[in-house]
Amino acid sequence: MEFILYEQKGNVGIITLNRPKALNALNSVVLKELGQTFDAVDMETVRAVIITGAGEKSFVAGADIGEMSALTKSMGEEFGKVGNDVFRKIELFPIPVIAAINGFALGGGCELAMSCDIRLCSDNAVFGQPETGLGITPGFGGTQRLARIVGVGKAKELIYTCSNIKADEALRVGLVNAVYPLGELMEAAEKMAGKIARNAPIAVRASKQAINEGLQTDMDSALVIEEKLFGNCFETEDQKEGMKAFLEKRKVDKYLNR
Ligand code: CO8
Repeated sequence: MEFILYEQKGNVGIITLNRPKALNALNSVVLKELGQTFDAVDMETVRAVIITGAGEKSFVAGADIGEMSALTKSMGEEFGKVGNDVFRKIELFPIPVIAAINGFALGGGCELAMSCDIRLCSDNAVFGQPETGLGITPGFGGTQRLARIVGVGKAKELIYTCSNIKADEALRVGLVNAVYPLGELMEAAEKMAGKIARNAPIAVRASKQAINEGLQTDMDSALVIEEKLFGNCFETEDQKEGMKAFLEKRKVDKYLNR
C-alpha cells in the first residue's frame, strides 16, 4: 500500500492514513486503499479498529483539492460515490471503528471521522466543512451525518459558514466523545478499543447493527430489530459463559466469539 499503514496489536487493528506531505488528504488511491484495508481486516481476531492520521498535525485535511479541481459533473458524482461507498463500508463495518483524530479533520476528514462509531480527538484538532468556500457541497456524507450527529441547526451553520471549530467546541456540540493531549490520544484510543475487545464480540457486533439499523427506521420496527438480535445472542456460547461467570461470581477469562 502506498498511503495506508496497517498494524494489528492484539485484538485491535490500527489503520494509519499515511500521506503526511499533503496532510493525509484523500485522493482516489488513498480511498481505494482504505477500502482494501478494511476488506483485509482479520474478522476472527480483530474486535475493534482505530483510524488515525500520520504525523502530529493532521488527521485528514480533506479530499484532495488538486485532484478534484479538474473534475466534470459526472466525474464529481463518481468521486462522491467512491468516498461514500468507502465511508459507508466503515459505518457498517461489523466491528466498532474508533477515529483517533490527531489534528485537522476538515471536509472529507471530518466526514471520515463521522463515519466511525466513536470519535476521540487531540487538543490540537480542528473540525470543519470548508466545501462551500471551495464551490462544492460536502460530498462524502457530510450533509447527512453532521446533521445527525450535532443536530440540523448546528450542521447548517457549520456548512453554510465554513467555520472551523476546535476540539473543546467539538466536544461541547457532541461531535467528539472526548479530548486528550496529543501525546495521549493513541493510548486512550487503544485503551477504549481494548475495553471493547474484552466484551462478547457477537454481542458488540449485534449492538452496532441494532443501533445502525434502528436509526434507519421507525421505533416499532427498530425495537423488533433489537428483539431479534437480542434473541440471537441466546444461541451463543459467549452468552452462556458470560452469565455463568456472573452467577459463579468470577470474571470471564476470554470470550470465544461463538
Ligand atoms: N488537498 C490537497 N492538498 C492538501 C489539502 C487538501 N485538502 N490540504 C492540505 N494540502 C497540502 C497543501 O497543499 C500543502 O502541500 P504543499 O506543501 O505541496 O504546498 C501541504 O498539504 C501542507 O498544507 P499547508 O501548507 O496548507 O499547511 P498549513 O498548516 O499552512 O494549513 C490547512 C493547513 C489549514 C489544513 C490547509 O492545508 C488547508 O486549508 N487545507 C485544505 C482544507 C480543506 O479545504 N479541506 C476540504 C477539502 S474539500 C473536501 O474535503 C470535500 C469532500 C467531499 C468531496 C466530494 C467530491 C465530489
